[in-house]
Amino acid sequence: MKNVITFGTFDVFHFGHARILERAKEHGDRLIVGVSTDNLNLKKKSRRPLYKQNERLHIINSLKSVDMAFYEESLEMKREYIIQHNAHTLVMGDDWKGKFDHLNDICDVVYLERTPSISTTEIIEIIRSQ
Ligand code: C2G
Repeated sequence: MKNVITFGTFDVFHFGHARILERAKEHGDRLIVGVSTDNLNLKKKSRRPLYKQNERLHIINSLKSVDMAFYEESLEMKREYIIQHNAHTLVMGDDWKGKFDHLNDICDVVYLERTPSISTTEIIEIIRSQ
């Protein structure tokens, strides 16, 4: 049984999020997802997500592609999470390319292309401008 792990905020869940999770799952048998907490997001992006962490976790847990989801409390804890969840592969979007290469001593590190022309920020801007 090969476990794949990936991480993200998944705020205002959209097609690009669904696609990366489906493609991540193709790298193994089980997909485990670390969902960034509201606090981590505040540190990372200097704003609070629109959807609360319990709602984001719930959405991720309800997907067919996802076998298990947990809260990602800190970006620096990836090594612990990988070991704890017995992950063979770490999948990240290519906006993080090179950032997690140091973890390839314990797992395969794979960066997948982002889906073009869609993002949470863009969706929020479109709604604001209407
Ligand atoms: N994504 C994608 N295509 C898009 C938008 C997002 O493939 N058009 C992917 C991102 O590359 C990421 C995942 O969807 O892998 C979740 O995106 P975000 O919520 O923006 O993730 P981020 O806040 O960058 O969190 O520990 C790392 C972080 O938790 C990653």
